[in-house]
Amino acid sequence: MKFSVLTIFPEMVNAFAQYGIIRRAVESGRIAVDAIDIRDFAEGRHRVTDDRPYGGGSGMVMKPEPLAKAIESARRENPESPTILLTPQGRPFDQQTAESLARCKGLVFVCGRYEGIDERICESYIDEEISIGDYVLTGGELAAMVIIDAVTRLVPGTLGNEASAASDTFSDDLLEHAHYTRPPIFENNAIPEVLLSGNHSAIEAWRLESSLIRTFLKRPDLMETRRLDHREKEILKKWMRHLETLIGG
Ligand code: 6GU
Repeated sequence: MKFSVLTIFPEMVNAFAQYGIIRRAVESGRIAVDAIDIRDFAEGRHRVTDDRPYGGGSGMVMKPEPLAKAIESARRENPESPTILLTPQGRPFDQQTAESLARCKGLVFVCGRYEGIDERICESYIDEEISIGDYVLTGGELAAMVIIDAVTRLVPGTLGNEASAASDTFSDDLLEHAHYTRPPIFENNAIPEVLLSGNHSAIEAWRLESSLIRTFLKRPDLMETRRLDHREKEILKKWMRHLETLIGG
């Protein structure tokens, strides 16, 4: 998977690609992260990439010519890859979008700065607009990095353990179960005994219960849309009986 990131701050993206799982994915050749400086495609001695908005008003707009040239160049290197603009006006990014982007050969990201980019670029050069949430950032770079991070861990081989992506929070609309490691007692607080039992089916049942209850408590909105299977209903009924005993006395 090749990610090309068009930005006026390529060093932000290069720094990001030097750590942890992203670095290892680059080193193993499973992904490539290519930060392209839009300024390299700007004309004139000062290689200006922005200008004042027509009609007046505050803020600057990214000029169309350098962006168009940078996008054309990235596309030549990266055929069959959608060009994605990062903007708070885009479609909200989620795990499902990450899964669908992970099936692409490559992705070309355009990071806007200032007030935005010339609308004619959006119309003629952009395939998709994506936002990472309902808040405003100073530029698209962090959003591009968020998306690259989420997509990379779905590329086969990058996590070293394919099971861990499948059991992720959101991959089945449930939050992850609680995790514990040594020591068995920390500040007088013991881990759940079942985890020491060596009984794998009991551990699996405990983990499902942990996932369900955590989702119910922390993200009840995720439960609204999700269908419960028989086992999950039985777990919730057990908790309901428990609560009724506590209340009813
Ligand atoms: Cl993709 N870009 C900017 N500038 N702000 C954002 C965003 C993107 N997503 C949420 N806020």
